[in-house]
Amino acid sequence: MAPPLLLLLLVPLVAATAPCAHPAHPSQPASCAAEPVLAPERREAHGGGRILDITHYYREDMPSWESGAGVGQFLWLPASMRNGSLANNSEMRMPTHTGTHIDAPGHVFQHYFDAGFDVDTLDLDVLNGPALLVDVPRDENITAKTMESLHIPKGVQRVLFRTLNTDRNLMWKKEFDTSYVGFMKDGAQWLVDNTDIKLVGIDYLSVAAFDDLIPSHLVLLENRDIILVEGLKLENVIPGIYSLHCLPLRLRGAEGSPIRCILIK
Ligand SMILES: *[C@@H]1O[C@H](CO)[C@@H](O)[C@H](O)[C@H]1NC(C)=O
Ligand SMILES: *[C@@H]1O[C@H](CO)[C@@H](O)[C@H](O)[C@H]1NC(C)=O
Ligand SMILES: CC(=O)N[C@H]1CO[C@H](CO)[C@@H](O)[C@@H]1O
Repeated sequence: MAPPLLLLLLVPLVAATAPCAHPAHPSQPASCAAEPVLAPERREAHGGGRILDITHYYREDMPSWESGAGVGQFLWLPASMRNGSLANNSEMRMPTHTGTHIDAPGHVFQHYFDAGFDVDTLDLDVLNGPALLVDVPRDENITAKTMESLHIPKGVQRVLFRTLNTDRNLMWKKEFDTSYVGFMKDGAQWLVDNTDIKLVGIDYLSVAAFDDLIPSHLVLLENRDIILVEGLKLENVIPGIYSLHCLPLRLRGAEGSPIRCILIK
């Protein structure tokens, strides 16, 4: 039953979008049927698989902090060609800590916020360079013991921590989930004390576990030399060393920003 029903649904759509449906060319249905439908290619990898996009595309049903309803509508089209405008011009509105995003020191320190440590002050030299993707043991949050067990070599400055969050597809679920995996305070402290890591990436909306939310952020951001990248899309990436490239928006005055991150093999 399903295929004929599907066809019935598709036929009017194709007919409406194919160029031949234009009233100026009513005559040639046979050649029109062969016209490819105009549609962009959507890619998670580029350059023959060499460039991996580890950014989540923004969706209405992506999780939003402590919300069960997801991000919701964030894009509008106030001026549209369909309504007689010369061009389409969309507007967007969303919390700066939505989807794949970055935290600046002003996020959890009022005096850093007041002093202007916003996302525009973050060092592009830290945000771009060799990075290690590691798998965190799936049965624990990131504690001092976890950090020790990962044996991240000295000198490694950028680490993307892939956790149970990826296995649980948490970034693909609309409902915010407080049981996500993140850094406990002692794990954050261990990282600061014993590694050279200056960029911490993670696969859900916060690097800090919900139970240690503020304490872990405070430890990581206190010295203003560690950058936090959250909500990364780390599925289908083989652990190892990549060239990481992350670029936040230059939002002066904002302690968070959407960010585009890619890995190059
Ligand atoms: C077209 O204009 C009307 C009236 O201003 C508005 O309600 C509608 O949302 C617009 N549609 C689009 C697609 O922009
Ligand atoms: C991690 O911590 C959260 C609370 O912040 C908890 O709900 C969750 O069960 C923990 N996950 C693991 C794998 O221990
Ligand atoms: C290119 C593009 O975004 N075109 C859009 C212009 O606006 C109409 C709605 O009025 C959309 O349907 C088009 O996709």
